[in-house]
Amino acid sequence: MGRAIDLRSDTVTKPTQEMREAMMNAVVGDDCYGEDPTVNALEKLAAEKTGKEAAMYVPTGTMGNTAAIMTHVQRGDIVIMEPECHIYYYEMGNVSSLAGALPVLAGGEGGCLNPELVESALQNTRHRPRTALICMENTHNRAGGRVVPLENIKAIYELSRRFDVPIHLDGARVFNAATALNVDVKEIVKYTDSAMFCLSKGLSAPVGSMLVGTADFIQKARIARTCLGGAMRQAGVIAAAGLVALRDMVPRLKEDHENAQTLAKGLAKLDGVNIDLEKVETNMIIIDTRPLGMKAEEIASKLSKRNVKVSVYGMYIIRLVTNKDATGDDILFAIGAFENMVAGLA
Ligand code: TLP
Repeated sequence: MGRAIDLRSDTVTKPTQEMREAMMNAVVGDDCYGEDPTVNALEKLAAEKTGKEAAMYVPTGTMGNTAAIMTHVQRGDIVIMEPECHIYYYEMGNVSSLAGALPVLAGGEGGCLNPELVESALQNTRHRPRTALICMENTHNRAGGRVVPLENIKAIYELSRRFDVPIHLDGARVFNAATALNVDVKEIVKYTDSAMFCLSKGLSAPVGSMLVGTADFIQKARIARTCLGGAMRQAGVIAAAGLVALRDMVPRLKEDHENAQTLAKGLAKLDGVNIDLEKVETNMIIIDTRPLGMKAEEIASKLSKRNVKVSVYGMYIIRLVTNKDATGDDILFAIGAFENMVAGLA
């Protein structure tokens, strides 16, 4: 097989050799009895790193978010969220179908919740269902890996305290946000009541995400995880890779961000490639394909023939995500493939 650069997502990253060895040597037990030392060590580390009391290992980010929502809300409650957020856009209606709650949308710029819209959604509750939760996402996927700034987080947090409504953070890539803001991840997570982050994205574990919160919240969330079929047995076999991811892989996220800059700047020079460089803040690049006169599907297929895979993110939007398995040379190769495609269009 020839060279293939996969920029569809950071989820495509393969486990490192160290992860594979850790998996092979993992000491395990039945996690449903709380007896898997490797899962226990991972949960302890996740709580420590995020500054929360406790953590729970889940197979996927989707399950982490769903278990969190199920734990925070009762049926018929309102959950406030941003219209393009993963929980609303991708998670198959779990907010309503599994948690039985009603999403109320309050959009803002660049993946942020608009504080005024959130405030008005929180007011006038007398004749409306109870608002039980506010969801945020950082970094924001569909906004193109945008970082929700601390000022916005603080404004939403202030409202959440004033109206006594908890915040759940979909922090699938919160370590990317912390890297971009140059702050400890605790500085973001402290403005939330619960947070989910993924080990399986830029941190490169083959599987797994963490849900963090108070000890009481996590104890309740374990029931939701069981409902969802996510209580596992000798899960230390996979948690071992997660431990390596969380312990060792956070510092390298900045390489993904640097590669995204190189890629974005290289591509922006090409005729018809429309990238808003200001908005490339982490490991993602969003390209509007209209100036190229083609739909996203066509561009993706032309690039795929040139051994570069990208994601279709809308009829005229493609998304590229830099990741551990797309190194410096691969980035140059990808720029070359784009150049070749653009030349071929003329
Ligand atoms: N995102 C995936 C796809 O689903 C789009 C990707 O390639 O980016 N929250 C956010 C912000 C996410 O981006 C994702 C995955 C999830 C949650 C869900 O995580 P998983 O896939 O582990 O369920």
